[in-house]
Amino acid sequence: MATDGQAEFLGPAGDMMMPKSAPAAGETRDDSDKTAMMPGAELLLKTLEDEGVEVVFGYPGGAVLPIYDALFKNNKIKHILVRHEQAAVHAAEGYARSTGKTGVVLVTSGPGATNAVTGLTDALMDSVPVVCLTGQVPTHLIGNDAFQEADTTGITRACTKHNYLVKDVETLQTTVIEAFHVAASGRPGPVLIDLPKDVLMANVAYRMELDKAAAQARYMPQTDPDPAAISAAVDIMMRAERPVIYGGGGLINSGPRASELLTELVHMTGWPTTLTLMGLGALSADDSHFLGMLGMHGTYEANLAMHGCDTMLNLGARFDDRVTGLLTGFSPNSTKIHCDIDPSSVNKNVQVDLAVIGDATRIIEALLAELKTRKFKPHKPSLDKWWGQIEGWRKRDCLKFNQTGKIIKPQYAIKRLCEMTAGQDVYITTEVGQHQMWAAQYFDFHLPNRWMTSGGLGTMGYGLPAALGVQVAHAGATVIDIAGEASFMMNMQELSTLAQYNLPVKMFIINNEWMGMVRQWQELIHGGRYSESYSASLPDFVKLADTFNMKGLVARQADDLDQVITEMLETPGPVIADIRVAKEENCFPMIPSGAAHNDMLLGPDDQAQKPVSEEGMVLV
Ligand SMILES: Cc1ncc(C[n+]2csc(CCOP(=O)(O)OP(=O)(O)O)c2C)c(N)n1
Ligand SMILES: [Mg+2]
Repeated sequence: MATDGQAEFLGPAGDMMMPKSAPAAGETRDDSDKTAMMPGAELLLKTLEDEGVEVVFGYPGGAVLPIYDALFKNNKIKHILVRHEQAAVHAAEGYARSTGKTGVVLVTSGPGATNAVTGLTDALMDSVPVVCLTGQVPTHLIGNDAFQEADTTGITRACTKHNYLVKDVETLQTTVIEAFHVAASGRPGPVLIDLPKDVLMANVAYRMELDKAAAQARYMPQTDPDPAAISAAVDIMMRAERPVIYGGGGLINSGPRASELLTELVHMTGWPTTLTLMGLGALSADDSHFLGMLGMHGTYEANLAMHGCDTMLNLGARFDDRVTGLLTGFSPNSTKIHCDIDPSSVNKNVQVDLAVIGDATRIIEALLAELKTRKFKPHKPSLDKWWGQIEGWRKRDCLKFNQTGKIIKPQYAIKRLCEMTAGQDVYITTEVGQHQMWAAQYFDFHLPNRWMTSGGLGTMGYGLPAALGVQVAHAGATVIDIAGEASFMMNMQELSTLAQYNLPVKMFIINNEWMGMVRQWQELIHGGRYSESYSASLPDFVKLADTFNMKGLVARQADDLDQVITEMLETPGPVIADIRVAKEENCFPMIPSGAAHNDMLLGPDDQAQKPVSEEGMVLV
């Protein structure tokens, strides 16, 4: 959607939405035209209530004080006071990704808004529905370099799906309604509303019977697929001999029904299926058709199946560079069907043979119906032969590792965490680095919305605040941030938020004392020159926990691990578990950037034999 930063909202039906006669200032209620007078800040909260908002993650400041004042008097919306605005956005993302609802952020002007930029970019890259309310200096001071003024709509133009500057309080209600609609429909994303202080303080009529549909009418993305495209997709599917389903975050964003339908499709077709980092949980990890994650640190079998397939059914994935590797070598002999809600994703990175635009749930529904009508039967001899080849790749057991001796292997720590929480409904967030990839590889997800990681932007510091947001949404659930020690330090001020609200997040720190992923790349492509990648002067995490009255635990050797995990899970409040792991373990399998899917490094021996190409070095 185009953003003009000055979006005074006057939808096509704008006139219709205006009150027939605005009541005089000070008047509180006028039953004849179903309006009530109130300051903009109160109208804002009422409109949030209308949108079903229950919680807001925020941090106050001068420009948003009218909203905080209104919050003080409001008993419907809960405010969670974070310790940094970046964390407010990540918390809203965690809330949104684990519930399917839109996360809401409230920050002040200037530094409040600029601190939110990383979170907004993260939400944009991972298609997370977030509405961010920013304070702004009063309209008459805009452009004056006023105290705490920043050109927020200008700054966030590139990192929001859409943004608004509300210059007239009369447009506030419809703007908020439209913002929620834009954030959650089509390809979801962050939407920002910049709110000058005078607008928040001006009196305005709240319209009880406002035509919501009219307020949403400007943005109507296509959700139902074109029947002709479905028919063409099924034509291709009927001919498939070496098929693969490649599912992504679009399946999760579409809602849990998409995952159920995907499972039905997979079982009906018998097709091997791989999921992206963003799609994990859309098909249960223990489904025999699941090949594991694909991409740079994906499994051998998933990547080789992608490389060797003759038919690729992409459901809600975007051919990200961490997935495709070398574009010219990407799945060279396949007919590609790309199903996506966002038409701008089609042919962006990879040229496809057929695009199906729409919501994943509706697309899979339509595919299933058409396949049934045409009495689809997989081409058994070829499919069996294809599975035979895949089983051969599977036998390489590319995720195997040896836990011998006392030193805890990071893979083992995550595998034990997974095993010891099996059968429980667990929500996992991560930070960014090796631990993130090991979590994706060794933790099994059986349901959507249980896995929250920063995929697109790769934001260190994401996991702790995201876990905070997940825990707010799911009070009784087990929420674990699988963290790296360096990433953890990026937003650890949020320990204070956990303490304040007694949010029982478990922080499982895979502590290798290194920015492990950076160290790995330095080892592989920079001759082992470990420039500035050691995490010196780490805190004692047990003492750190203690200062916040939390439980702190440490596992120094393999024998400690189970006891520490048990204690972490059984402790009612927040816990920091410092898991001291092997310091120089590398993350495999790995497709070095610049290589094709059939050119993987499976372990340290391959690493020595196949140096990364210069082209690959640029792509890291
Ligand atoms: C905000 C930010 N800055 C820098 C990076 C680059 N980066 C990617 S992984 C990584 C190291 C992460 O270290 P740690 O959290 O300890 O995780 P590990 O790789 O050791 O598991 C860095 C610096 C990033 N992803 N995000
Ligand atoms: Mg580390």
